[in-house]
Amino acid sequence: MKNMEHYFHPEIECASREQIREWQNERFLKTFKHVYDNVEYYRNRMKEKGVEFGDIQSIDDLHKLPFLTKDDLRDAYPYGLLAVPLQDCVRIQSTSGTTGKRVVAFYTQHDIDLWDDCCARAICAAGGTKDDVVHVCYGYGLFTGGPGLNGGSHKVGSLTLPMSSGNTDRQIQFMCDLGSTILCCTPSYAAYLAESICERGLRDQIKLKAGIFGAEAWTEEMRRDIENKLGIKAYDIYGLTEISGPGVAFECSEQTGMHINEDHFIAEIIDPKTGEVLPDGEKGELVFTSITKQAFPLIRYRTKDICVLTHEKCSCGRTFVKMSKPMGRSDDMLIVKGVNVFPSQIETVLLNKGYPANYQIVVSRENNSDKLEVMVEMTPEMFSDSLSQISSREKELVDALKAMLGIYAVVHLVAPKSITRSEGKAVRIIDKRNLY
Ligand code: DLL
Repeated sequence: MKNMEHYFHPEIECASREQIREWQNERFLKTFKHVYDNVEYYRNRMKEKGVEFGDIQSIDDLHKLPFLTKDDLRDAYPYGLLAVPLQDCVRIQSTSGTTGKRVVAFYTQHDIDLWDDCCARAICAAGGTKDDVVHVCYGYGLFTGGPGLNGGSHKVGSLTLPMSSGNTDRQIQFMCDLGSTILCCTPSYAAYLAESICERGLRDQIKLKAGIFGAEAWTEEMRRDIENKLGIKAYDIYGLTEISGPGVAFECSEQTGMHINEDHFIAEIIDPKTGEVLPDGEKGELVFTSITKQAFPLIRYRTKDICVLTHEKCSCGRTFVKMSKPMGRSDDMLIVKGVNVFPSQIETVLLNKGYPANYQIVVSRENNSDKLEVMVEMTPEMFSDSLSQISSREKELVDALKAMLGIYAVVHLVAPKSITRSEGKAVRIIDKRNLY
């Protein structure tokens, strides 16, 4: 017998706002004490901001606490923000993208259980039950997509196909042979799979009914395209490694924003420039405080994702606050082929190889797959090189960028002074994908 529970808990997900606030207050105070007692890095950040332990009496005092950023996580890498002894941890995951120092997150078994519960709620909201075959082609490994949805699917009691990413032929074959009903992957891979299935005339042989797509920005147009091609309902799912992974928020059948699992996370929207907390309905940067985690609880973590929160009643009955799709980022991070890419990483490679800091990054989408191109100005000395020297330079840069970013970029070496200079901020990034 499968050990499964039904993962829609109305007493939690449809609780009154007063009840949610009460849970949040109690769990926040407990987490705050846990972090204060066990994380020196955080105590120091509080001291810098002049906040004492006694200043924090309830959730209403949350705004007094300092923010944490990705830079803090890098600074404290690897163990500086760990709140339990390492022996109590059972898992490490890491953000996609490879700068010198990756961001790592730690989990106790309790943390994994809660994370799996969050993903199970998302699968359940997409109609998943123990009768489903959940086809997970998010990457497995350090990336949280595969492990998160895998764990959620087990909790629901669905038959789980841990496909991981890539090998489209095998994905489609298994989908047909094993009757996959729920597809979990990035929206761009879903679009590619949809196209491949249609091209091969296999649409009638698939049994998919729903898709759970996230980890990168995608538009409503893309949603409709995937839904039409595959004959499914496509649900958005949001999360980030630092806060656990996928399942921090998920869409219900209304498809009008993602419910944040507020019994585990407190969400705030702030003005990214001033840090001031903004009221409901205003657009700003999303900030999370985790209130049930043991190993790696983060207080006021700035996601850099620009969103809007709304407490408007949802006809699905859930009372958890809804976040909009991210509408952009307050930093310059790009997500290309599901990998986090910072322009500064590209710049580091170019400068290390002796190129001037005049470059431009162009991201486009061809055949539903992201393409990353980097235009790099040569120095006048390089420009007088032979064509074969220039092409071997390009190859050298492609390899160095692959080593830094983990993905392939097309490099175009261009003449000195040929990239348009800007009078204000340099226009480093041209993103032609129109994702937001
Ligand atoms: O992308 C976790 C995840 C896996 C979410 C699978 C959903 C499904 P990271 O690699 O740490 O974690 O990247 C987190 O991805 O700050 C957003 O900028 C972006 N992101 C995640 N979900 C969405 C989404 C995973 N649904 C960063 N829409 C986040 C838009 C998203 N952007």
